[in-house]
Amino acid sequence: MTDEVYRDRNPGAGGETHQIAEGDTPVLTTQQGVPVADDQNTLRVGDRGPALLEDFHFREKIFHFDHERIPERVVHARGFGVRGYFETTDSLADVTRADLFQKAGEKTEVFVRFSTVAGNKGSFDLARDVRGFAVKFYTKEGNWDLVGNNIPVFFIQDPIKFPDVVHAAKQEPDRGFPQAQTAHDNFWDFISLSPESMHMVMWIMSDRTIPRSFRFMEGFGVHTFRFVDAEGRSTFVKFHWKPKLGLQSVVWNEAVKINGADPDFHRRDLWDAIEMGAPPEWELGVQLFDEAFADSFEFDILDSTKIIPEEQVPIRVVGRLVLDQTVDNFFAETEQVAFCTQNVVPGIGFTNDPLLQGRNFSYLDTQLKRLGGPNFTHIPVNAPRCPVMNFQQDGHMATTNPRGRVNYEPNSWGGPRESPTRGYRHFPSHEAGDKRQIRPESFADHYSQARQFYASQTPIEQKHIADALVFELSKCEREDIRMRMVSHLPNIDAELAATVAAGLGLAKTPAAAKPAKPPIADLPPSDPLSILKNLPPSFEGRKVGILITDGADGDLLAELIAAVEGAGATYEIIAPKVGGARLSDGTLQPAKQKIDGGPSVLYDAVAVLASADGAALLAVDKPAKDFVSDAFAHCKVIGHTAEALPFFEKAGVAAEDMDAGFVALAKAADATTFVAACAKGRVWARELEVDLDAMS
Ligand code: HDE
Repeated sequence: MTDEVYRDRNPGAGGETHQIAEGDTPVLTTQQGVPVADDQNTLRVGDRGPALLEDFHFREKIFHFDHERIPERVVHARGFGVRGYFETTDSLADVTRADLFQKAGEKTEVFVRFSTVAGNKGSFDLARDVRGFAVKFYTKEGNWDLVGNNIPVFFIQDPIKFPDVVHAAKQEPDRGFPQAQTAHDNFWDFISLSPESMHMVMWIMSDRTIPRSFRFMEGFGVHTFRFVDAEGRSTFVKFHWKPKLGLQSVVWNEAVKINGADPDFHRRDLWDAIEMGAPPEWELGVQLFDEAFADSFEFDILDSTKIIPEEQVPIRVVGRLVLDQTVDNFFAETEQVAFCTQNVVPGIGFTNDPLLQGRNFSYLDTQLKRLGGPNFTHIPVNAPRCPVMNFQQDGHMATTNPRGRVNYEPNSWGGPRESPTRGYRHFPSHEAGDKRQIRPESFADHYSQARQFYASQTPIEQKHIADALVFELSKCEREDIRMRMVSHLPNIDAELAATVAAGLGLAKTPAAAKPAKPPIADLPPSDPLSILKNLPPSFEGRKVGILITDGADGDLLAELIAAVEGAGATYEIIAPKVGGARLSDGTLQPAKQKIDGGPSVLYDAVAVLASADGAALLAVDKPAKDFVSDAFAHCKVIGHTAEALPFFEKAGVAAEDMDAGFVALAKAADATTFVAACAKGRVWARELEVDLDAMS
């Protein structure tokens, strides 16, 4: 599909017979279908005279261009959408009547849009940010939108605070920057004044917000939803997406450089994986629980700043999501897709989670503004794949219009009728209470799960959280904001507080902020909360950067490529010139990247196949030296020929620095050793040797 050069854009065209063509070439037309004679010059009087208003082709072309943009999303503006399917693997008929979950093997078409939150549409992919993970299921009983994130909790407990947290995170209003980052005063000012955000702060300062790619991250529905079965019984449910490839993130210094080298790193990764026939896959898991569990749980199940640890309610895997199709047109699908949390289907319902209730208003309202009218369900990406039968009519851009005489009901003509048995029924939960604006006491604990999250991390992940806090708060100009933020940390972990205080150069750790409710100190650590405890099971889906020079050993290169591909991974060849390098056997090996455009930050592991002469040339080249020194600093596995070592030395990587992450490549078997080392992930012990923050 992506190779197609051009397709007739008019669905009403009626086929080939109307095609105006010259030979095999279709003739360019206006939007009205009028053939165009000249698309290079406007209509003018004389050779150099004034332009004429009569030039309808010019005016229509410019008019259309002027209106190409629709408002970008206020949040999640930068996104990337793809298509695929969801397959039920375990029937959920015991707890929900939702059609898509009735039988194993049932497949449902989906559209998924991944996104960052704070950056504008043109920002970069590797901002430190939450990722949106929004899934539209086109079920036989209507569209269900599960509009989730890659983090299972949120910043705030009440939707009335959403404009505030978003304003604070996005660019500051007077200057219009900083873009796509929370490392500025306004964000931390708001956060430090909002203790309810502290659990989310631990997640966003962890490596979860700098994922290796969309393919290596989890997704969460966040809120507690309801399943409702055929008898009308309700079960609470939380939704989880688990990537088949496991979890993986990059490191911060690497993220910063990826944004320069390839601002589209994440979207390119997903596009490439799908186009090369390696569609990413997730498992859908559900946590199911009842009122009795809800009553006994330490926290309120309606509070979106809390998780339910998997140890307390295990995850039942019920399906798989496969994303196997890129879009035909970015605007038509990724830009126009309209997710709404209130899009649910029979068998799925809401709870009183205040955020969810607030979202149910916000999303429809947003779509009306963005898409310009109430008919956005007529746009193919938003249109249900089942019949739509009602008497709603007219409005801007009405494109799928009903036929016939009747447009009301009840009527005596016929047409669709409501069905108390098949139709959507809201769960009749019993509600009573006084009308008030309060924050319930059951939402008052802000630190216990922040502490639990921190305690669940490996030491290197804990270090990354402290590093991220120090980095972000160091960008705050006001010291009182830094201090106020650090004052929350003793309630989470005393050592974390001391490390961050020292990292900021504070004279002493500020006294702990007074908690609204004393934190629970002994919640047990939970392994699923750590990335490194859930590493990819193999090297599948990752990418090796192979830097070659003239004279590199052709056989060795072939062995290396075979080993990488054998592990289900991919590679790119990088060379001093994109035209390639002349290998030892005389063949010309083309490159995918010139060294300047293929820095090592774009790869999971690297190999340098340099001849002695080639290494001498690389040794004078800054991008080539950065290739090695960055791979080293980012704790990557590095394969190398013996001839490459003098070049490494020049790049600042001396023989005594070479740890278990260095693999000498001389003979065929070494390629297998290299890939086995890559499969173990990063060489984290190295970070303690190369980072000043680790030494303070
Ligand atoms: Fe959103 N959010 N949100 N959000 N959100 C939007 O809707 C909103 C929240 C999420 O790829 C907007 O179509 C409110 C939580 C995703 O198109 C807007 C509140 C979670 C996307 C909106 C929240 C999300 C959005 C902007 C607090 C994770 C992108 C554009 C009550 C569970 C969907 C749009 C896409 C988008 C409102 C909180 C996820 C303004 C009021 C919690 C993935 O309507």
